[in-house]
Amino acid sequence: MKLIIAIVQDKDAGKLVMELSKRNFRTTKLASTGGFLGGGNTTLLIGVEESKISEVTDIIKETCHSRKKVTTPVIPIGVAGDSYIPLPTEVNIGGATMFVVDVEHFEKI
Ligand code: 2BA
Repeated sequence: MKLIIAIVQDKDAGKLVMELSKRNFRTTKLASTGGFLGGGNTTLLIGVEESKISEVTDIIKETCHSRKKVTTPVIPIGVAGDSYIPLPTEVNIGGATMFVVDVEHFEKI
């Protein structure tokens, strides 16, 4: 079994959970915060058999859109030291950021 950890934008999260449930995938939705922008995003935990990973990936690709955002990051880009002056920057926020990890043991009690 594998655990897919998918970080998606809040705007896409509701539809993604709905599409996954329609196809019988179970999800856990966590409220999360991006370290760079300091804004809210959503982290989904999706436990699946290895053979289902490509199906879940396709659903994520169809549902989650990348968007541009002009923002002042909480962490400076490429600047070291304490002379950082925050400036508005345009960033391209995914899509989705996906991690697939091995599940050593799975049990429902
Ligand atoms: P944030 O950390 O708030 O990052 C939002 C967007 O800002 C990123 O979009 C990227 O376009 C830009 N960005 C992030 N760090 C940057 C940096 N050091 N320099 C320049 N631009 C930077 P995404 O890459 O689509 O990431 C969306 C969210 O997914 C992130 O929100 C974070 O919560 C998560 N994420 C992305 N990569 C990750 C990773 N390797 N590990 C853990 N979480 C990750």
